[in-house]
Amino acid sequence: MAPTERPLVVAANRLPLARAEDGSWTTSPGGLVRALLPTVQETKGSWVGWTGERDGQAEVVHADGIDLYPVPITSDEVDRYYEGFSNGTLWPLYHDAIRESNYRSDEWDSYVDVNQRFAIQIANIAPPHAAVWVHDYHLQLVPGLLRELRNDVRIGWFNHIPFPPLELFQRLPWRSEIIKGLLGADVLGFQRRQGAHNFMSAAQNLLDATELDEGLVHYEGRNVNVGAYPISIDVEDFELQASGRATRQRTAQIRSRLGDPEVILLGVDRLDYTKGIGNRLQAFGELLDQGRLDPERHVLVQVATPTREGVEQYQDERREIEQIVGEINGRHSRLGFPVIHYLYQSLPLDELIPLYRAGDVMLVTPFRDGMNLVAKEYVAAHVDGDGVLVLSEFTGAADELGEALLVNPHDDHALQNTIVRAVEMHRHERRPRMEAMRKRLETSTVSDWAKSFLDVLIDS
Ligand code: GDG
Repeated sequence: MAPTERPLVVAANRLPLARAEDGSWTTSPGGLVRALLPTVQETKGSWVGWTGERDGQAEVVHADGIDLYPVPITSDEVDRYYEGFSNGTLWPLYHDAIRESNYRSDEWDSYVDVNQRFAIQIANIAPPHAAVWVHDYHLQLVPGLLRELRNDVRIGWFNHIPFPPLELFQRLPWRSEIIKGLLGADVLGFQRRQGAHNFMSAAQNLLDATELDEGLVHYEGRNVNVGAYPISIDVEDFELQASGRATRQRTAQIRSRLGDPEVILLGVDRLDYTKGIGNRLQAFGELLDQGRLDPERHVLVQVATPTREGVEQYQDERREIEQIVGEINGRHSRLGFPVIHYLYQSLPLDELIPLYRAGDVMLVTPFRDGMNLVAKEYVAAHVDGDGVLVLSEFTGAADELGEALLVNPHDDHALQNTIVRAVEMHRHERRPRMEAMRKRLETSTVSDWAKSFLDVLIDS
């Protein structure tokens, strides 16, 4: 079968769907959807995933010329498979075990059940010889389960988050089952080479898989390609939106609303304990305390998007961050001029892009992050060629954006000094750094990412 004829079936925990006001469904916008939708449409493929609703529907949805197949998930499974095993066990473990993981067999059982349901749904709807692209840590058993049901399809899996080193991964009581599940794929993709390397080492040590060649592993009579495919954004779209008149006007308005400070520092993250929001705020507060930053000249805007609000660790993290914001504002704000503008809300994209443009210094300081698209979005939005990016060395983005000011977010002093350096950087240094990052980004967009993965999936 010619590669272009293979229908593409995408499977991810969440369907790219949002409810319109009248209750009907529309596809939700986003880089991944824009990158994959054309191929799914052209090959008459489909999308499989959860609607995000407890005890939600199972009927197929037709939107944007494709079929989207919901996998129903019960309320109990949302607690155990999603909030429990995926977000309470795997998420912290895969991010350097930065929080204690729960290891509960009832949650694991639910994870197995939901993975089985996904595999059955894909097996039922995938056309003959389809290419099936499974996404993320929620669905690590799907490749193996699907392989048992349908041997004619090609199976790829991409991990959006880091894959941990063996020393951490082996804490997981079901470590061998997960590696076996993943080895059912033809191609396994990771954000960074380190993730691919960590997986290889787990496969060799836990299941006696053998590495034939760099990036090629042999297990139970089959070969599996393992490699790094760093994800990106729709650069052109960001640039286009960032250069529009409406964005320019809103950017100027934002600056003036903030009291026309000399430097606007910016953070944009899901409110997640991996993102290092607290450390960043503490560093900013410390610099104000020391007089190295001045509340009349320097203002920080922190957008913290609500996420996983049902998980206790996220409720704790929110309380902690809001306390820090309150303390710093209490010490350093003036009437009508808070020094930290904190938004616990999800902003529309046409507000986010002007904010990126208004940000003179962008603070991206996660303790660990698969890629971090915010860093790339900030660079793409700076069509003015200006702006400074402070970037944690523990993000995938740091591999590509070497002209950012790279920092270890665990090191308080380094973080403080880097923030001061960013704030004081002369435009003769700022502009060439930004230009180099923008050039590199233009040659590696989300479509390039999708194409490079699918080329290997279809041809290997
Ligand atoms: C996972 C991995 C990997 C945030 N606040 C608002 C908003 N956002 C958008 C950003 C960006 C996205 O959410 C966040 O993406 P990140 O990459 O920064 O982080 P995760 O959500 O943790 O994503 C990560 C990614 O998957 C892709 O593979 O890079 O490492 O953890 O696009 O713009 N968007 C809007 N309003 C907000 O308030 N509209």
